[in-house]
Amino acid sequence: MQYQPQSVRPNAGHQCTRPSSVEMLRAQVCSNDDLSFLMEAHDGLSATIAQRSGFKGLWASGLSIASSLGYRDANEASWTQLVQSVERIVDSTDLPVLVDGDGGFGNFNNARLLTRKLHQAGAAGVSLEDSCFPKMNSLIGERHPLADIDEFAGRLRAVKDTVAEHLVLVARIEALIAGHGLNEAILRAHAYAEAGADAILIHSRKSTAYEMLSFVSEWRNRLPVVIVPTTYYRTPVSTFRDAGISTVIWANHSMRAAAAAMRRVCDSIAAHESVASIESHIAPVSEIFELLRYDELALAEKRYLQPR
Ligand code: SPV
Ligand code: MG
Repeated sequence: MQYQPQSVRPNAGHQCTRPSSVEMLRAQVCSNDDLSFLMEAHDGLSATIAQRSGFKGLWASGLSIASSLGYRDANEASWTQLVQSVERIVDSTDLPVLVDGDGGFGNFNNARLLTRKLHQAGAAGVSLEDSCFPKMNSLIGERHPLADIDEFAGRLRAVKDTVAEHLVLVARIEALIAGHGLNEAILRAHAYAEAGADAILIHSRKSTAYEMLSFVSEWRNRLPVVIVPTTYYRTPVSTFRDAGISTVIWANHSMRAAAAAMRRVCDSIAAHESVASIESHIAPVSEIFELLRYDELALAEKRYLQPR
């Protein structure tokens, strides 16, 4: 029986002509007309800040969510913890959220359960990678066994049959990360397209874009292509535009920025036993109040707390 989704943000509960979050994400990720950008978020605050900076969509990053929880990006955080983090990210902005669902936390059954719950949490899309459980972050080590191609295609089909058009489904290929080369990556892209994916995420950890671009020129946009240029960050965005890439994910930069800033501030406070010298380098509390709309709460208090 096909899962019957409830209506979710931003249209939940009202007659509204705004596009749904899924439509918004689909317009970005599934279109080759213009290059789109998804900014990493790992909690409500990072999501809010990304929206303020003008981003039109968010990437709920597995690495960043795990790191902010103090876990390694090796499926140490559970799928329910991922769903809880996604809920906070979704609730904090009006932006569509593409969730990094890792490999789906198991086989087809775990993957379809995860995506059903992500949909209920208000996610607009999910990216599933052809890794084995427990996964290991793509940017570290050499242990990246690939899932069997047919088994992973089954995971994608199960997800598609479960959430149908109500969640954008991105199939992520780890063949280049695992050192299997271009032919294996293209073979997998065909299989995943056949299984119902809406877009292909081709991941590479080379320091130049060459490997990713070889895939793109061979694939010829049979499905839109999503990339994560964390290691080939020097490549100008014009190269991605010229290659007809659909979406760039800035996958972990708020988390890494926060880590660097927290470290600097903690080191300074510990060394000087004082916060005086760092005050001008950190966000004033007024900025936090403004970001989290304390003004809205004050207005609501006037409306709902005052006696008639
Ligand atoms: C993430 O942001 O969790 C990603 C991208 O999956 S990477 O860390 O490069 O695997
Ligand atoms: Mg990840």
